[in-house]
Parts: sequence; structure tokens; C-alpha cells
Amino acid sequence: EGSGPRVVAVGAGLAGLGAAQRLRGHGSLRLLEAAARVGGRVCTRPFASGLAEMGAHWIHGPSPGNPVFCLASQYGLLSPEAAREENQQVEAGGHPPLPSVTYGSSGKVLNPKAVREARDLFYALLASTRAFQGSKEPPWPSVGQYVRAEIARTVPTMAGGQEDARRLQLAVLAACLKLECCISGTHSMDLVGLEPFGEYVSLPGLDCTFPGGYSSLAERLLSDLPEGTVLFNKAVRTIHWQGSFREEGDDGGRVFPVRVECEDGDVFLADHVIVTVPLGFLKERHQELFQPPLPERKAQAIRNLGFGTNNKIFLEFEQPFWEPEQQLLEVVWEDESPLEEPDADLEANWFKKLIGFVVLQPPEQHGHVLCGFIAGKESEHMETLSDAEVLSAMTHVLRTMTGNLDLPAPRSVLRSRWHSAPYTRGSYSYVAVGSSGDDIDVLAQPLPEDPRDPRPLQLLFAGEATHRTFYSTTHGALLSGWREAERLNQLFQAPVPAPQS
Ligand code: 6YU
Repeated sequence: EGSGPRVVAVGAGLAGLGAAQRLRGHGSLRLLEAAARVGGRVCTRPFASGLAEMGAHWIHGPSPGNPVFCLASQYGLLSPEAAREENQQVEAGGHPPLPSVTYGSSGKVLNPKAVREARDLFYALLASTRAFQGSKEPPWPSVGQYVRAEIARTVPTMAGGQEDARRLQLAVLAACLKLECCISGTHSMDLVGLEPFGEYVSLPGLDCTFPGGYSSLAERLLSDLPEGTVLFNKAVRTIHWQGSFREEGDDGGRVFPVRVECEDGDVFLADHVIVTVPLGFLKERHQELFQPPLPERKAQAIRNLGFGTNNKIFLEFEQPFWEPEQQLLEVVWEDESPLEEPDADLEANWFKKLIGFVVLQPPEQHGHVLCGFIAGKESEHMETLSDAEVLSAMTHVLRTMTGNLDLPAPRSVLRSRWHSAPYTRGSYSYVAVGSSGDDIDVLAQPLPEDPRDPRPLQLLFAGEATHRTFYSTTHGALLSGWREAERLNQLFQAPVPAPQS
């Protein structure tokens, strides 16, 4: 394998592929991937007559500051519409305005003006959370508690004091909180820290999708790597570091500080290992994954940061029951209020956590397909059900919401199960109550900690959860891979220090 530095990356998602793309130097590079494909949480599957994104869906903020957008444009993977200059300048603040219809559980379409009023209030409250960034004493620990306290303050004057209208406003606000749970990938906004919430940065640009699937980006990155760089079905079990390891039967040969053991018994010796496994996997397995164990500060950051579940449910219909211009079908359970305790009976009511459906565009490509979103414990419960049970619950929701008890059931269903996925264990990270952006930086810190260690950068950490302002996104993942590749490139370029006397 030559005498240059040996680098191993664990995981071939966008962080691992990004690192591989940028790594220079004359050493060798191996990417060990547990799955049989690249992409990780970027995962496109065939469904109906088109494609279903099981993981990442949009490029959030497609504009020149977004490296995923830049790469995808450069590779010609986007539609001309998506790449238009005007689209790049739209400031949607992470909540793109799709043409929508909002159904209520009484079986009627809700008054758009009333819905808008409640939603405007919600987004104003959400925007006001930014004021607490860096604050030593935020009024509440979590985004959820703060928003609900503010809602409680406005209740007396809400909807001009009219009881029915006020109830509706509260029901829409409850739906807004569920949507926010999907966006943050959390069970409840009460788990998301208020003070650090404003650190997440949304880029300008009207969110767009990949006509050939998000996986086309991962596959393109793979095709640029030398053949054989990625080894599939190679789950890493243990990473031994701070050691002195030699290849078997090579007593006089090179000594490596790191030894990577795979579940199938294969072993890789390395000078540097870039760990890109999801935070959910680290939470569950970091104690066995690293020998010696990670320093306490790092372990604490892994425990502190949040990693929740957001899943998708794709439904294919014979015929659309929605209007052609509608792109978002929202559902509101009219008896709910953010000021009351949420229903805890998962089995009976899990489907009420679903926020509604995005209509896949264009129907000529996808067929008549809706993509539902559901977060939290209800979403994790959904993963335990059969396809038939999910399909039947979704049919019930749609019949309730449209008031049409004869609405034909969907023809087929496909859903993601990110919480059960053994090498992911959830969807993406958030900054939980009790943690802060500093935990993200601690997670990203390479090891050993001492920069004067004679064998520096044995372990490097990348992945969406290690990006302080773009966590939970594909561009955060890609940038984190580039960042760690650059760290190694710097090391490889640096002159070897003269021995100290
Ligand atoms: C985005 C979007 N999007 C929906 C859903 C999900 C995610 N994201 P990877 O996991 O990819 O790679 C690690 C690899 O390691 C993997 O292949 C494993 O198999 C492998 N591995 C693990 N253990 C191993 C072992 N032991 N040995 C060997 N290999 C091992 N992002 O930009 N747009 O629309 C969405 C969405 C359902 C699940 C998303 C979206 C998140 C991205 O998918 C994700 O960040 C990256 O793909 C991760 O790449 P990676 O390389 O780090 O890990 C204010 C505020 C709020 C903050 N949030 C706002 C932002 C909203 C985020 N929105 C997401 C929404 C959707 C719909």
C-alpha cells in the first residue's frame, strides 16, 4: 500500500464521500461502509412510477453558499428551474411557501385566512427565539416551553376573543409545533434548547429536489474515487487508537497507532481514521466502538446533543383527490391545543402526529404520490407496525380530513424506518436542552487532544452532527468531511518538526 500516510474513513455518507473527495497526499485511503451502498441518510428508492427519497429530500437554501447546491449544479444534477438566479435569492428562512390546503379533522378545508393568522403568529414567535442566542438567562430552557408560554399570553386576545375561532387558532398552532418537530428531528420542541436554537443558519434560496434522486449526488462522488476505495458491507466494530500495531507477520515493518476491526473480522491499520458514523450510532455504541474509550468531555457531548426521529410515509394513489396546483396537504386535529398535554396513547393515536403530505412533483414522473412526515416517539412506533397497518391508519386520516368516507385507499405504501436502522438510530441531530453549540465543537475535535502528541490526528470526527451552524443537513455533512480532509492535508504538508533537544 505504499509508505505514505494511511487513512481510513468510517461511513460513506456525504461526510465520508466529501472527505475522500478532498483528501490529497500520497498515502492510501479506504472508506469502510456498513451498508451495501453509498449515501447513508441520502437514500433514493424506486416507488410507484418514480422515485422516493427515504432520507434527505431538499437542498435547503440552494444558493452559492451551499456546497451541495454548487456540486449538484456543477455535475448537472438539477433542473434548470432550480438553478435559476431568482430562486437562489429567495429568503424562506427554512420554511418554503408551497401552495397548500389545510384540512381539519371535522372533514372540511379550513379557512385559509384563519390558518395564516395562526401560522404567522407561530413564525413570529419562532423568529423571536433568536434574541436569546448567547443569553446567560433565557426565560425558558426549551423552544417548546417558550413558544407555549408566549401562546398562553396571547390567548385572551386571540381571534378577537371569539371562542370557536380561538380554538381553531390553537389547533393550528399545535400543528405548527408538530411540523417544527419534523424540521428539528425531535419528539417535542420541549427537548430543543432555546438559547442555542438561533445558531442554526438557513441559507437563501428556494429549496429544490434532485430530478434523478438525491442519491445521484452520492453516486457521482463515488464515481470520482479510484476503484476499490469504498468497501461495502464492512461494518466497523472497534477502533483501537493510541496503540502500536503492525501488520500480521511483519515484525520489522511499519507501526500504526490505529487498528480498525470490522464485524466480519477484517482488520485495517491506519495512521488516521475519520469517523463519520451518525450521532445516533455513537450514542448507542461509542463505549464499544473506541478502545481506549473517548475522553469524558467527548462522551458527554455525545450524550448531551439530541438525535431524534423524522420519518416519511409515501402513498401511491390511483387518482389524485387533491387539486393539481396543491403541493402541500396539511392536517389539523381541531380539538388539540399546545396548552394541553399531548395524547400519550401511542398505539391508539400515533397517526395524529403526522403533519400532512407533500405532493411529489411532477406527477408525470412520480405518479400520484403523497409523502407524509411524522416525527418523534409516534414515528418510532410507526416503524414497528406492518405496511398494512400503516396504510390503514393513513386511509383513516385522509378519510377523516376530507370528510369522504369512501375515499379509495392508497394503492401502495413505502416508509422510512430511521430509528430501527442499526447504523443510524434516528434521523438527524438537534441541540437539546442542557447542551450547546460548544458540544458540537467538542464532538468535532480530533484526538488525541494534545496538539503536541507525536502521533497527531489519529481520530477525526465528521458528519452532520459536527457542524455547528449547518447540523442536520446534507451541506453540513459535506462541509464537515471537507473540513477534516483539510485538517489532514495541512498535516501532510507541514514540515516534519525537528526533534527537540
Ligand atoms: C438536507 C433534507 N431531510 C430527512 C430524513 C433524514 C435526513 N436530512 P450518513 O448517515 O449519511 O453517513 C454515515 C454512514 O456511516 C452511513 O452510510 C452508515 O451506514 C455508515 N456507518 C454507520 N456505522 C458504521 C459502522 N460501524 N461501520 C461502517 N459504516 C458505518 N438534509 O439537507 N435536506 O431535506 C433533509 C432529511 C428523513 C433521515 C434528512 C436532510 C439530513 C441529511 O440526510 C443528513 O444530515 C446527511 O445526509 C448526513 O450525512 P452524514 O455523512 O453525516 O451521515 C432552527 C433549526 C433547526 C435545525 N434543523 C433545520 C434543518 C432541517 C433538516 N431537515 C431535514 C429534512 C429532511 C426532510
